[in-house]
Amino acid sequence: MAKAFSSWVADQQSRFEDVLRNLLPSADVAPQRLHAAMRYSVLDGGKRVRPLLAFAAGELAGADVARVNYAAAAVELIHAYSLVHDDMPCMDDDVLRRGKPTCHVEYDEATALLVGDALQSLAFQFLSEQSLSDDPSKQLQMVKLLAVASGSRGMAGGQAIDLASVGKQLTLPELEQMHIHKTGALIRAAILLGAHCGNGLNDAQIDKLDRFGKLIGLAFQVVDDVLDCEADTATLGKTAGKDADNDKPTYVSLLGLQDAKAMAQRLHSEALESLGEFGESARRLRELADFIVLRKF
Ligand code: GRG
Repeated sequence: MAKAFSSWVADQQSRFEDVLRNLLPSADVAPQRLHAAMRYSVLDGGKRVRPLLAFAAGELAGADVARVNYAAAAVELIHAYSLVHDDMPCMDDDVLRRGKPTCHVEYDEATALLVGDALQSLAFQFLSEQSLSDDPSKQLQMVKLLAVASGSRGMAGGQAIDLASVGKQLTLPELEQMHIHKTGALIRAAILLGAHCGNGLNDAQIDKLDRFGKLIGLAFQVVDDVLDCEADTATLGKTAGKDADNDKPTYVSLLGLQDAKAMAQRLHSEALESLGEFGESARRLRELADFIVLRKF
C-alpha cells in the first residue's frame, strides 16, 4: 500500500534537505561568508513545494530519483535566489523569511545580492554538469526551460510587472498574467523538469502535465493572496498583510475573499481534470494539488 501523503512529504523533505546540504558549497570553503549566506538562505526552511512537485512528476515519468534530485535542486535554488532578492530594500524590503531574519538583515545587502547571483549560477551548473536524460538534446531543452521560466519572460518578468503595478488597479487578466509569470512559471518548470528526467511520457501527456502545472501554479498564488490576508506572521514565517500595506493588487483586493477562495477551488478542480488519464501513478501530484489549495501556511 502507498505511504500516507504526510509521511511521503516528510520523507522527501528530509531526504532532499540532505541532498541540498551536500550539493551546496561548504561554509569552510572560500569565500566562506558568501557560502555561509547561501546555505543560510537555502537550508532549514521552506515547504519545498517545487521539489516535491518535481519528485511527483518524476515518479509519474519513471525517472531515476538521483536525476530528479539535481533538477529539483536547480529549481529550489532559483526559488531561494528570488526570495533573497525579493526581500531586499530595493524590492519588497522585508525582514522575515522562513521564520528567520532575511538574508540582507542577517548578512548585508551586498552579500544578499551575491547570494542570489551565485544561487542562480549554481542552479544551471546542476542542470548541465550531470547526465539528467539519456538524450543530450532533451537535457539541453531542460536547461532552456529553466532559463526561460526564470528570466524576463518568466519569473523575473513577472516580478517587474509586480513592481510596476504597486498602487495601480489591474484587471483580472492582467493580474493573472503577472502571476503566471512571477509564481507560475517556476512551478510549471519544476513539474516539467521532473518529468523530463524520465522517459515514460509522450508529448500529449507532457502537455497535460504542463496544463496541470499552469493551473496549480495560479492556484498557489491565489491561496498565497488569501493567506497573506487571513493568516498571521508566526504561521507564515514571513510578514503577513504586506500586500495590503504595500497597496498591491491581489486576487483578494480584486475579487474579495470569498470569490478568491472560490477561484482557488475552481483552478484546483481544473488542474485535477488535466491529470484524468494518469490513474494511480499521478497520486502524489493530486495530493500535492490538494495541499497547495488547502494549506494554511
Ligand atoms: C527577485 C527575480 C525576482 C523574483 C521574485 C517569487 C518572487 C519573485 C517573489 C516572492 C514574493 C512572493 C511572496 C511571491 C508569492 C508566492 C511565492 C513565490 C511565495 C513563496 O513561495 P513558498 O510559499 O515559499 O513556496 P517557501 O518558503 O515555502 O519556499
